Amino acid sequence: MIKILHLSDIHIGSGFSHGKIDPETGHNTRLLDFTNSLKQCIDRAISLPVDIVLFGGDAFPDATPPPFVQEAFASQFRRLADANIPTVLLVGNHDQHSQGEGGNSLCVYRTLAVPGFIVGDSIKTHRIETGSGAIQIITLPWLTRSTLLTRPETEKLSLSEVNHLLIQKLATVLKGEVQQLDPEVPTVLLAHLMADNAQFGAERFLAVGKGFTIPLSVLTMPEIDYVALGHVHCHQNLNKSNDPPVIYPGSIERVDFSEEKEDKGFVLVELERGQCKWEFCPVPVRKFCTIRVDVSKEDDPQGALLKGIRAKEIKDAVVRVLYQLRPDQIDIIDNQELHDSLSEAHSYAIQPELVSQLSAPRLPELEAGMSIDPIAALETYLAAREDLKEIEADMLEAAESLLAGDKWELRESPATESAVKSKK
Ligand SMILES: [Mn+2]
Repeated sequence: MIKILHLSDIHIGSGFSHGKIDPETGHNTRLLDFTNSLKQCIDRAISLPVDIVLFGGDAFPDATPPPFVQEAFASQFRRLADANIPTVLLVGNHDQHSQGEGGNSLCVYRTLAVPGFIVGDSIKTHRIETGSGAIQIITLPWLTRSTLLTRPETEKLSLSEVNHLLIQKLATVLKGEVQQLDPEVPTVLLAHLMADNAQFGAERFLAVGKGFTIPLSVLTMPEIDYVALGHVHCHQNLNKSNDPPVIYPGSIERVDFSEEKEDKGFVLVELERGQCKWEFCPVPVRKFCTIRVDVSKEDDPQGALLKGIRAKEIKDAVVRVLYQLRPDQIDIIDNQELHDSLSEAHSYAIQPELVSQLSAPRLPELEAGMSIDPIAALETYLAAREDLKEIEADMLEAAESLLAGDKWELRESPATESAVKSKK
């Protein structure tokens, strides 16, 4: 039985806007948070120990991270080399340099020949001898159309036809790999992709080269005992039958607020040929907390805001306060008091949103659901709008004319023109 630690979507170096400068190290606290999450994964791999570590791709926010971010990543993975644990680093979309043949952020590990490290930047089967026997890993990095298709092949095709052709080609290439497998040896498909049925998260917004989705059936071949995925940040098993498991471990830290409610961690796998047990292992990560308050209907907006903030556990959390208020309430809000009330948070952002004067308050005469003549509705509306008094008659006339289907010509008065235009 081979023990695997499968982690993915590290994205170390992202989300600095949610952190602050750590006075001791001079680094952003979110770099330290991500490093700490990664450290917990690597700690577990070494303490068990596992026979192999599989990384599903997306190491950094992009392919050219600053040196101190590369160092934070490398100093954790180096511990696996020191512990003689074979490691496969798969290339995700964020690891690929977008400029021509720009390479990827992980290929330096192959260039330096880090012992036991394999960089998965092509579709290939790697046979790896571990302490508990051999394992076969098929690496499938993030695909771009040019990986499998040539320009003449795609020239006259629509985007969906290109995607269809690409999936056909991928299926053929994977079958080719599978045919060459040793049928006695347990096999993992390690792939960075968007599979059908996956629930989307932050990766949807992070993705630069918007890709295509790969049907689950292309991935679940009987020769494969475990499908180790990367790309989607929310942990999930896509294969209801669990034969084989098709697992996104998810990201190891919260990349942004869209991951506020998700558990973060890695997956431990026990693998034999034809048999696979897996378990998600959560890692304690920094809490994110959204506080939403609508004070636009409150007599005491400041009190309502403070109450909303106090109702949440914000100590050491990354907090955002989203509140709605009316323009006439702006002066009542005491911002210093809000800042004071959030001082326990790790970091916070306060985002007020003005509620439009036009939409609220509604006219009580025009209740929702009530059937009403359009002209009567306009009359009621105009009666409540002191500022439109001057053009009231013109507007009513224009409306009647429009409703009658007449060709209505613009008057010369610029006020009337803009009033009519804005109603379109
Ligand atoms: Mn990705």
